[in-house]
Amino acid sequence: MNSPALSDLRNVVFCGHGSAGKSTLVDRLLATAGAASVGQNGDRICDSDELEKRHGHSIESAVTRCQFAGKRFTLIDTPGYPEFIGQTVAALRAVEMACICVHAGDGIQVNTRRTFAEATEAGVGRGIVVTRLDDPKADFGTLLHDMQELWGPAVVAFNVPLGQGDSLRGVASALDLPIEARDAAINLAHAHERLVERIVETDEALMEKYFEGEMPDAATLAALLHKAVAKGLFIPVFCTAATGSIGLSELLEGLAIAAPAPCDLPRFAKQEGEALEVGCDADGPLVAQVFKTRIDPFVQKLSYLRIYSGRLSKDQAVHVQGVRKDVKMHPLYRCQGNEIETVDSAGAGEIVATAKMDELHIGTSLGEAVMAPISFPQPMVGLAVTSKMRGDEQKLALSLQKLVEEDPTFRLSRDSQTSELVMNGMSDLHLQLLRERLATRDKLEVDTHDPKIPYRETIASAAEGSYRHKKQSGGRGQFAEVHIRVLPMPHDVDIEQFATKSQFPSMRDYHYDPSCHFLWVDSIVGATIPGNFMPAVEKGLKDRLGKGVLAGYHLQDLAVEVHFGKHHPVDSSEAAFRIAASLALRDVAQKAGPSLLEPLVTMEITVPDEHVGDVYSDMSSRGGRVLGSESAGGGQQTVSCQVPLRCVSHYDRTLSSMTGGQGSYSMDFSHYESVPANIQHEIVASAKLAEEED
Ligand SMILES: Nc1nc2c(ncn2[C@@H]2O[C@H](COP(=O)(O)OP(=O)(O)OP(=O)(O)O)[C@@H](O)[C@H]2O)c(=O)[nH]1
Ligand SMILES: [Mg+2]
Repeated sequence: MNSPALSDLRNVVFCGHGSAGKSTLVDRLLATAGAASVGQNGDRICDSDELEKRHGHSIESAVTRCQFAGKRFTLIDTPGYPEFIGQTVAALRAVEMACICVHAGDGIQVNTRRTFAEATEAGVGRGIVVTRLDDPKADFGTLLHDMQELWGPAVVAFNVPLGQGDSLRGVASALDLPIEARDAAINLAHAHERLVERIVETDEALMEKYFEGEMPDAATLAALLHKAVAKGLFIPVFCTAATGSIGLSELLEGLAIAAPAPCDLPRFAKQEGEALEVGCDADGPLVAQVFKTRIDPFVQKLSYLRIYSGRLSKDQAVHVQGVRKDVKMHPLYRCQGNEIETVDSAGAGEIVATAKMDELHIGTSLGEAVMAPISFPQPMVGLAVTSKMRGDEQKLALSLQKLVEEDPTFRLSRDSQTSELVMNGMSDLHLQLLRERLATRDKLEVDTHDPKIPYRETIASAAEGSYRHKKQSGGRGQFAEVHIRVLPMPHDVDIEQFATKSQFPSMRDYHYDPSCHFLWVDSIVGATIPGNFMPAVEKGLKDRLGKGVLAGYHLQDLAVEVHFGKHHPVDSSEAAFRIAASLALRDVAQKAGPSLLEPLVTMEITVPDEHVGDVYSDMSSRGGRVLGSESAGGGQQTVSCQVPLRCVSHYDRTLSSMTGGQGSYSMDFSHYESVPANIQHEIVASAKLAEEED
């Protein structure tokens, strides 16, 4: 199949709040264009995955295609649940236009705003599709007004519903001269005037003529649309009711003239550190980027690529970002949801997939120029995970790695403290769905529990003492004696100023470990501990740092000076010194006022104005400090606060029930602070208990 003319390509993503009707809309658009017999016998292109069918919601984006009105469309459906926002963020890379879908009855919701903001950030053209206009609560006039209030005067009706709710019968174009229709949801003549004015305002020459009384014809107006949309000067509103097949061909026709073509949108990349504009040219140098990965049970890993410039074909050797040698391309496919069809090559403006290429990951650029990385939100919610079946650990690790490949908002970490394997996701629901994916795709059952809080230990005062390790059992014995001083080291101390002869008069050497703010000082005089054993002494101290002295948490913010020792010419060994040093620190730190520290996080919580008071009082009841709040626009405020991590596990649930699902938040590690005495008492007691049970 020949590549289509660049000006005939339309790449559009559909995004918005959950249940707005996006997947239904995309399916029905494909049917309208005759690309798929969806809707018959329950067949679906979007949401064809078993998990999506089970839940009745999209979980990942679906790339589909059709031809209509002389244009070749790639339509991408995205999930509306806020936990899958990463899918939308990535899909926005592949398109020139985002259609934000707004449920006619429910109006503007949290993820409607969020996806609109993401589309704006991505710099693509924006349009609004009002969906489900057959809903009994539909009130198009009020909704249009609310959207104009929120997103400004660029939001203009492109067509208008005739009737609405039960009496919805069709849509009328606002671009054409107004027809006679008493049941139009808003005045058609006004809608026409407003649309014409908005388009005319984007072109100076036309605007002059217009205000002199000359009316531009529909063809002149239509020719301006895609450029105005690309520049963000015009945000057309389309009206639909997908299940009733209303407004569908009108939407495709509208997109054919109003959605920017690939060449309408400037793209930028970097080459050897220099910024460069990517010309949209199939004969130009190759510039492409991976925006999606899917692990398919049959073809295994599929990587979805957007080509911005140049051509790609099977067996072509291409430069892949981060790989030294050129890589040979595997076969290319065009996609219709989960179905794929081989193509020989694809050029600028097109979206294709390729299979089993280990070098490709979401965000990877192909060609010499590098596209900006795609930035995804940080996952906030952690769950420690183990496989139910013993011996499945290897399999679990592999399966989790597949999820990491597919989902950029899912990460794995191993807690260095607790050595638990922790899955990090956007919410409880997100992690729950990934668990289900492990069960259905990989037949892997896992146990999960809340991850432990990474507490730390420290000391409050200086102390000194020693430990003698001596064992005589049959043959060769073990002997080592280590004398140390410990002193607390304030967090903001400058090591160069601290590790000096005035602080440690006999100091010969020191090592500093910034990860736990620990200073090791060697003040041994006269080789009371021979130099060859000093590394073992340092290791022994580090062993103890890792094990702690109170409740098994890592020690930090202290200096340990090793100043004296005893050894035996035969019985001393590295192992003996390592043990003696570890136990010396255990005993001496006990005398130095050990205490627990806990991580504090900074949170930014965005809620509708009326819930700000709730956030304040909830935070203070959790022992958090509110740092301030500021307007986030559109009747929302962002509250910043600092709070112990221990007090905000499952905060997403709290926020959701406090705001009826209208809040969002971000969370970042801030610093460590002392744990209140009563809490410390509880933690130490339960650690003791666990130790005894062991
Ligand atoms: N009455 C009516 N129902 C619709 C219409 N469009 C979709 N629905 C129904 O609304 C429900 C949700 O539709 P979906 O297409 O799955 O919504 P979505 O926006 O893709 O949802 P997420 O994938 O969760 O974001 C389904 O039960 C649809 O049948 C419509 O135009 N009219
Ligand atoms: Mg969907």
